Amino acid sequence: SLNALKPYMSSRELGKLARIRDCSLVEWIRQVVEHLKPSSIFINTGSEEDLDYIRRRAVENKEEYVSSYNQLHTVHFDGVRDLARDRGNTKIMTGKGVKIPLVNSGEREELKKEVWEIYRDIMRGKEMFIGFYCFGPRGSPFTLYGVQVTDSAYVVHSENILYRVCYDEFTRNDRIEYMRFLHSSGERDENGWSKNISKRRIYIDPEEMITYSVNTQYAGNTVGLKKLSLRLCVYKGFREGWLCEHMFIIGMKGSGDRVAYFTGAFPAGCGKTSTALIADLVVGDDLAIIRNVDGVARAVNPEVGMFGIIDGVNPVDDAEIYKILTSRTSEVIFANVLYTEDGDVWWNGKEGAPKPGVNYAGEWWPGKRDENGNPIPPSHPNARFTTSIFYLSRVDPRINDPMGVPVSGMIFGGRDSDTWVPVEEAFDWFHGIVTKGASLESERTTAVLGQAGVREFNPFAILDFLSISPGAFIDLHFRFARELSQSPKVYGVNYFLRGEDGRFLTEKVDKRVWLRWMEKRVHGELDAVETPTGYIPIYSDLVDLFNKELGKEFPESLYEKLFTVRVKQHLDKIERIWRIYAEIPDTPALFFSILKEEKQR
Ligand code: SPV
Ligand code: MN
Repeated sequence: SLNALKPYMSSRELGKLARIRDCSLVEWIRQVVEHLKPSSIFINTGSEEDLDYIRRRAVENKEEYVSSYNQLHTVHFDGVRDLARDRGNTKIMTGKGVKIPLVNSGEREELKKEVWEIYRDIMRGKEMFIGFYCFGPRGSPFTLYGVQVTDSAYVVHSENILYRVCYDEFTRNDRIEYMRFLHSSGERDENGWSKNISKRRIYIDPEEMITYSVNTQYAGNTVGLKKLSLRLCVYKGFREGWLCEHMFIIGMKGSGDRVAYFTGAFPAGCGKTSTALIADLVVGDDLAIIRNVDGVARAVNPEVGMFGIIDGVNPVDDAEIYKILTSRTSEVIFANVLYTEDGDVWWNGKEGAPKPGVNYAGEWWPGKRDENGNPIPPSHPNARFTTSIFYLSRVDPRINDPMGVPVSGMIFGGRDSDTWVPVEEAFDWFHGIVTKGASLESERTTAVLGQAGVREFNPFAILDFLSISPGAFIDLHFRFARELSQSPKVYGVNYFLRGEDGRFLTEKVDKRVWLRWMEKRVHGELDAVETPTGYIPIYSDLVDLFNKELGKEFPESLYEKLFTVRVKQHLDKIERIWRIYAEIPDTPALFFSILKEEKQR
């Protein structure tokens, strides 16, 4: 295989590839190369020199533009039709006739044939980059490995920030099990955007642990180790009896050196990032691998970077992230923001008025209007930043612990104006998994004051990333807990309750009080009020916590508004959730009996 690759590689690059111990990996690379036909190949070993080379190539390829204020700040544009994950064209590859409830899937052989046809000669005249990564800390039994093959320097650059480069592991060991990610941006137009959007495909093969992505640049579709590996990881965990979750991992400090760790799943726009950043310690902001270690659930963050929404990030509400994004020494890739005429970046939320520049639509801003006559904003609502998690002052050094952190509680955060209380503890793991995790919903729109928006079902906040049936995913959580000596507690939170006037009843900072309450609960320090749907805080405890944490009063009238059990809304919700799972054949019977009990209570 190496010999066949000679024409594509300098002797230096060939030398790097020759050190890879797994012959079948090199053989796969040969097959890919002969089909996609890149003009050259670069191997990323993670050395400073290689990392620099990739940053430089991203700029030379016009995938990134350098800020004139910081050489390590770059701007990337995905293209105006390529600004988000493509649900419709993302498919899980399955065997013949296999359908996964609520998951977009297709037959493996057919999809493979289709995507390989699209790949034919697609890298002609382009450089291929090959990167080796760890999806987790080094030397950890939690860690998965991944090999990225792409023609996008932006993709490898992102991965160099978001993951640990682990080339050396592949040179030492020929028995690594690894995921493979094959990506091509495809032909690019004069803006540098993927041109053949109608041939955009994201196909995921959990059996062979390989993902295919083509004619797209948006990181959620292309950065293999992000959401593509999440789907592979979910599947592997399902087979092996552990959990791969779309969850942050945070720590809350208590008295002495006591720390309680929580993982948390929130659908987009429900406060996931802001909860992670308000905590005492951050281990992860997006993904968690949770395994049973000697009867204890322990969690590892497979990532070391953040791919966060930048829209609205401002110096008052998001001081820490803002500081990182404007620092002279941080490395950041800004995606789909405004690249101003003086080479600076500007996004909605940044201090000061934006200077004119090029926006995500490839237009000079301010300038053109969209087809409805509205001005095109300077930066896109899904504009993003990619940066290292180690810039956070409260990053927990245990992010590198090969055995992860013990999980005391699992938090599920919904967005509804009228059902869930701000914080509630489930009666036990099973009750929590059913009524909090598996029942998670988020209001899509709250545009009309006082009126409930459309509720989107999003179990465990992972619906978009499931490679197995939601019923099987619930069953996995049941199985997982049965082997533990003590299950984590399960919490539901809701930051979006509204009063009769349509205004939010809680403030952003109140999250700290709910987190503090959970921290004290897992240590058995506080009693609670038992309600039909779970345990809620006692009023006097909250008076105390509001005072200590935020120096705020907490009036009893507010307590009553917040912690009323809204019976009709709960019954409606149970009805909605029941109807969804009634259509999912492998939903465990226990799920329905727990839901029925809740209804009766
Ligand atoms: C999410 O949508 O949950 C994200 C961004 O974290 S993406 O990588 O696009 O999935
Ligand atoms: Mn996410």
